[in-house]
Amino acid sequence: MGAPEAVITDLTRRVADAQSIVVFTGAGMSAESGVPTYRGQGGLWKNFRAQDLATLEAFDRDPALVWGWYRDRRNKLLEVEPNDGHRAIAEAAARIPVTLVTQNVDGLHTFAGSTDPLELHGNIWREHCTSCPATSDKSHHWAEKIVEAENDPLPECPDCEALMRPSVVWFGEQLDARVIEAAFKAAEGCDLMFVIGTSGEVQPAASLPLVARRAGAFVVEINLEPTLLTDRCNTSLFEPAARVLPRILAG
Ligand code: BV8
Repeated sequence: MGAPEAVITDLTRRVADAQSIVVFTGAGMSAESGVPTYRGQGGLWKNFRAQDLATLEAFDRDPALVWGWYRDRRNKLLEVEPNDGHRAIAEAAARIPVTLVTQNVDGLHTFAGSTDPLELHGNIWREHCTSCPATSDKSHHWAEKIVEAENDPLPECPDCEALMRPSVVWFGEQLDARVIEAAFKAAEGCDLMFVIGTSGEVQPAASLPLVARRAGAFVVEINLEPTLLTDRCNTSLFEPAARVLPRILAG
């Protein structure tokens, strides 16, 4: 079942021969852990669309509603474990030259053991002050299974008492320049890129595979169905990431 052995063998050889590999992931990477994707059927919360809630305007208009959404997502993540795909990527990094670039904010790559993912859209477990440089890391909530009541008082800055916000990149907000520059540099310099579980709808992240391809990399898509990126990839494997990644990255 799944990709023919010859295809897997060719990819494992490419992994072994590569001088530099980029693994680029989207929400489909976490689907088999039970995290709903953005544009799949699970991508709704109280009849709101992610695109309507993940904006600075929504937060300014109703911070309690937006914090309620993030708290609900954090609480659901407490019951979620990284999957075999996350673990395969984390384990491979000890053996092969991998740069991990993710659009995901769920932290599951880190919980699986990846040490330095480039988190293009931030991380749902981190917060920063809306008024001063203070930041706060709540990733221990996952390990310690700390539940946040949706109607807890909104988090205040420990330094200046202003409102804290989730350290994620909302639609219309710029990505962290250092992070996106490092991601494009890795894409330009790699000879192999895996594009995993992304619809290719969100920019500038979705341009990374095009940059890699143009720079001469062999670009492999792993998805359940064709996407906006399929025509730009050298090849696509249409099967679940958590099933096929361990076969490709086993080493
Ligand atoms: C910016 C954090 C500029 C929040 C997120 C018109 C045209 C082009 C661009 C734009 C436009 N209008 C506006 C824009 C820009 C906008 C954008 O791209 N909009 C899109 C929707 C059209 N981009 C931005 O706003 C970005 N900022 O451009 O700033 C700027 C310039 C100057 C000055 C000021 C500003 C910021 C974008 C970041 C938004 N934040 N997340 C939060 O999550 O709370 S994006 C959000 O979408 C997530 O990060 C998610 O990862 C990302 C992308 O989605 P995918 O990961 O691809 O997930 P999706 O559900 O779509 O697809 C899942 C895939 O997995 C599917 O293909 C499915 O088949 C597959 N799958 C499912 N199961 C599996 C699987 N594959 C394998 N195995 C499985 N088991």
